[in-house]
Amino acid sequence: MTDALLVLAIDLVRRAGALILAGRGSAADDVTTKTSPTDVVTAMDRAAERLVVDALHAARPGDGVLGEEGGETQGSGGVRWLIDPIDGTVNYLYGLPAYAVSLAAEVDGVMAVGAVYNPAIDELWTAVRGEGAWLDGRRLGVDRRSGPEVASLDQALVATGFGYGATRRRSQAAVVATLLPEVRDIRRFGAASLDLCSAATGRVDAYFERGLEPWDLAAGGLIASEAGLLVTGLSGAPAGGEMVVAAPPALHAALHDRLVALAADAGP
Ligand code: LIP
Repeated sequence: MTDALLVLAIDLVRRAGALILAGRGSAADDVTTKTSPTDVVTAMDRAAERLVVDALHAARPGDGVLGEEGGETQGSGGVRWLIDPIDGTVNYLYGLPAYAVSLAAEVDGVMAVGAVYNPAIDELWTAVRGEGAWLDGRRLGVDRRSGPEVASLDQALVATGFGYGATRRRSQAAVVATLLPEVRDIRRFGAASLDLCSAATGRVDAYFERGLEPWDLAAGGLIASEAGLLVTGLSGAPAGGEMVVAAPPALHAALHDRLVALAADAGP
């Protein structure tokens, strides 16, 4: 069944990607906000999610769906889809080529397949639980990373991200300010799914972020773990809204322990 789910996911992220790419030039024409004046959603976010949801209901009418822009549809079977129609909406609004359609399918509560597609540069990441992760068909792995082998935090290129609320951002900025002189450098790309895929590919050595939604994490988290990274929360918690830490085994403990020491999962 997972093969069929993956084929459907790839088809839909590519179709939704083509739609948002075609609409990029007019993205600023219809913009509203959600949790804060800078948490934007465009008409293309809604149109892309509509395309994916309608196609899923047509192809697999008994499946559940959770989408960033449209809420949740309960399913009658064990399959639930998680959709971020445009992850990196601010990048999309500004025309920065770091945004993605992220689609994953859970089977009986366990993430089974994931696809993350950046239409701006035509890059597609995929993963199937227990079978591996791929970038444009090339297998990913900790022994196939694009960057250098890094085992110490002071040599690590670390990606992170920030919430939309000022109080949380101030707390997150304090963590980054402490980490910045302790690592090679920090990168903030603005799309969690692409951060996780970049870590899976070795374009960054690690990624952490507090405050991700299930649709931010679903596909990228599976891709990162199937690429051999440890994807966790802090202090034994699973990866989730409180914290996501994604890094190869040789580096994960150092970043994890530093984030615990900084109480990076506490606060607003
Ligand atoms: C984005 C996340 C990113 C976070 C951004 C934003 P959106 O999701 O993917 O990790 O740092 O602030 O929340 O809002 O573009 O779908």
